[in-house]
Amino acid sequence: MELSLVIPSFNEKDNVQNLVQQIHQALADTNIDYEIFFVDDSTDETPQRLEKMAALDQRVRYYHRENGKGLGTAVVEGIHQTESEWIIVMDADLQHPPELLPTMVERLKAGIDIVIPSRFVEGGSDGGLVGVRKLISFGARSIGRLLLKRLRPISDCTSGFFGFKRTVVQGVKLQPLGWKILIEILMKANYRTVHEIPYQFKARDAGESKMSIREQWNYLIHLWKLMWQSEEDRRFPLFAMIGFSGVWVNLGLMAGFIYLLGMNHVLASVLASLMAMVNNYIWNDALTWRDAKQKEHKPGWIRMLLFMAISAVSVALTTWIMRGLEMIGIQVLVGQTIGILISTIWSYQANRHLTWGGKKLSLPKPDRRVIVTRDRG
Ligand SMILES: Nc1nc2c(ncn2[C@@H]2O[C@H](COP(=O)(O)OP(=O)(O)O)[C@@H](O)[C@H]2O)c(=O)[nH]1
Ligand SMILES: [Mg+2]
Repeated sequence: MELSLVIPSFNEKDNVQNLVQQIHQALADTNIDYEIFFVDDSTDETPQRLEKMAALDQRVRYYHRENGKGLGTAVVEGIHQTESEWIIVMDADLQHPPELLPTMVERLKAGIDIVIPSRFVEGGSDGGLVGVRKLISFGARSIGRLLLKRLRPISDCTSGFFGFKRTVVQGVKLQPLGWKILIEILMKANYRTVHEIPYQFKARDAGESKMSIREQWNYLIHLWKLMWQSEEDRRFPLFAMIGFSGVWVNLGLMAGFIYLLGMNHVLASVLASLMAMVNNYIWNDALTWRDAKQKEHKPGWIRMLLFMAISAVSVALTTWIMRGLEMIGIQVLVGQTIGILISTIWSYQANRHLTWGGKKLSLPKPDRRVIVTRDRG
């Protein structure tokens, strides 16, 4: 088998027959060997209709799950229960036009690893979504691309319509949380080339959308998980968290110096700050930039001095920003907060470039580099 179309379905009784018919029509002039595989969690008559089609049409198969466990796991199930060389995932409600299938197959045959029809490149549109959904969809995509670097070059990274070579997910543990299985694949799979094809996302044919607040929440949790699993994406949040924990180390030490050792307050403050910086350095060296050490030739004590110098500058920067904002009438604590945010970003960048190795590290490893191409609309 060359191609499996994996189609998650949930209460789509008035769509599945149309869909199958349109897929056959679209692929009639190609000589590709394909099957249509539904993973169905429906509670309406969809499974009966699928059963009827499967009995008459060898190219249709389906797997019905009782108490279905959601869209993402349905797609993973579909991947596991098929054996074809390529897989295309599409919705059951005809919002994804089957006419696009021959082009997608052509690109896959030409050797592209992942093909993603896109609503957001020239010639594409998301006309099938109403105003509010468009905004939510834009927000969701933007957060995803902000948190996960690997999604950035992909214009429609939350698409439910995409195709890929089976080998890219072989041996990869896919654990989607909620709907957006494509981000799971983009983050975890082994691929080099992505190709985008513009298309027009249509309005639903029949039945209704199952998108919900709960799914949007799942999406955020999913992003969060992927971020912590990704060496490059967790760097900044880790750095910020270590910085935050340093405040408590600083206060704890200072309390000890003053109340246990009876130390002079100024001396206690300076010592506590210096030791908190060393503490932060140790954690960042061990966790945030743990992969940098193999590449880095600077000895540890130089890294530590650089880190402390940057921390000192960053304290000055905070104060400077707070004072500047105070002069234009902004309350000092608000100003200090803004100062802390800016100097955290600054010191992160400075440490990334100076202390732990610079450009080498910010470039993806050779085996993680991705080339994105696209068709013109
Ligand atoms: N198997 C399965 N499919 C689902 C589930 N939820 C939604 N789907 C299918 O996923 C596709 C996208 O869902 P839809 O409600 O159209 O979302 P929208 O296009 O974002 O409004 C459709 O084919 C649905 O039938 C689910 O829990 N299980
Ligand atoms: Mg839909």
